[in-house]
Order: sequence, then C-alpha cells, then structure tokens
Amino acid sequence: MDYDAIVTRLYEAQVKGREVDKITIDTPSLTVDDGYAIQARVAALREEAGDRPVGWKMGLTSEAKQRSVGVHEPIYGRLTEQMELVTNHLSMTGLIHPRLEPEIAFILKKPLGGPRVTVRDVWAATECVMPAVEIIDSRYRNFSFTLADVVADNASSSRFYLAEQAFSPYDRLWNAIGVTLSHNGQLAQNGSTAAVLGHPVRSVLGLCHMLAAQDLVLEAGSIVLTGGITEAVSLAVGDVVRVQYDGLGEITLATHE
Ligand code: OOG
Ligand code: MG
Repeated sequence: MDYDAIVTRLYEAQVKGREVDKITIDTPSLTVDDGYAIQARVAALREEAGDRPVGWKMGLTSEAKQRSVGVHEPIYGRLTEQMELVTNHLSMTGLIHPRLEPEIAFILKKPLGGPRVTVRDVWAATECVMPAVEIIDSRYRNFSFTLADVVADNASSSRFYLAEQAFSPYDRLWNAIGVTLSHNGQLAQNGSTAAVLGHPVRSVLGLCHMLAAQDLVLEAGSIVLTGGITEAVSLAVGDVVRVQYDGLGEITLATHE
C-alpha cells in the first residue's frame, strides 16, 4: 500500500489541528499493522520538524474506554516533547474536539523491553509513578474510527500533563487508587486504577510485549501513560477540570483560547 498521502494527511492534521476523514473510508483494507507503520512514519516527520520522542501511551486498557469508542483491544501511541504541558493551562488553539482523561504514568530509569519482560522487570526499571492526565483529540471527524484508523492517528494522543508530585513505586497498591473527576465543579467521572487491565503495571508490560514485536524497546527516562481510568470528558474554552487521586493529591487543569 502507498502510505505517503495518508502519512502527510495525518501529519498535517496533527500539527495544524485539522479534522480529516478516517482512512478506512477511502482505504477499507487498512490493517492494524498498516496503522502502526503509518503512526511510526508520522512520528518520524514530527521528529524531522524538531519534536523529540519522550515516551509512549497505552490506550483502551479499560472497559469504560473500550466501550466509549467501540474498540476492544489495547493500542499504543507515541509521546513527544511538544505534547507535554509544562503548566496546568491548556491552550485550545490547534485542538479539534479535545477530551481529558485521568491516568497513571510510569517513569523509567532503565531501558526496558523484549518479549520476555516480566512485571518484576517493570518494577526494577521504574523510577517513579505519577498521577497524570491525557488530552486526546482524534483527528477524525466525530471522534469516530476503527482500530486501524486510531492506531494510525497515534492513538488520538494530543497533550499530557503530569502531576507535581512523584511517588515511589513500592509503597502503594497501584491497582487500588480511587479517582474522582469534576468538570466545572460537577462530579463527572469516578473510578479506580484497577480499571486499567486490573493493574496499571500490566499496561506497561503489555506495551513492552507489543513493542518487542516491532523490535522496539523503552529507553531510560521514558514516560509511559498507562491508559484512561474512566471515560474521557469533553473540553471547552474556560473549563476547569479537577482530578483527585486518593492519597496522591490532585491535578487541576484549566483551558483557555
Ligand atoms: C483512543 C485513545 C484511548 C486511553 O487512555 O484509553 C486512550 C481514543 O479514545 O480516542 O488514550
Ligand atoms: Mg489515554
């Protein structure tokens, strides 16, 4: 398949915040492997333009998220430097129809990878664990896509923000953190980190195994977003979202033009 036109279309959609038709409308034969190949090529274009890879995201690791988009298996995407918010203020310029979701991030201190990585290896490579939020913004019209489409579009990833406080990996049960999200002062979502594949560490493990199939590994210093704990909430200019993570503090994020 000739990906060139698709790669250019998605690259421009991502950097200009332009909405496009999903690829499978014109190319119904698109496979998930094609999607990952396109994702990698779009990422390479971003890197050529001066952006820098900083980690990975897992998506669709919870029932709630899988149900809300009608895709029933985990996927991964790539995080870049320009996607990371340095303050808790989100500019809506260049975003299409952004949604925010609460997540748990792992930060690695050692490289990690290969088909035989175990949970033990993940913990031994983890520097710290941090509350996080991801802003997803599918470049596809109506946030509607197939598995292959969403993979090609970098798993809808757009921005992310890590909490101020980092935590030791060892002194809490990372599968038992209650999370409450309020949107402009109203309770909008609640859930538990158990929703993420039973335990967010399994998301990091799954990522390692998926990347191993492509001969890729996680580098030291990588950020890994393990996937939405609850459904995502839609954002508009002037919104304030507050996410409380039991025992871990909170993230408040405000949007502006
Ligand atoms: C796909 C990306 C899902 C997550 O955390 O589950 C995701 C989407 O919902 O558009 O980031
Ligand atoms: Mg996510």
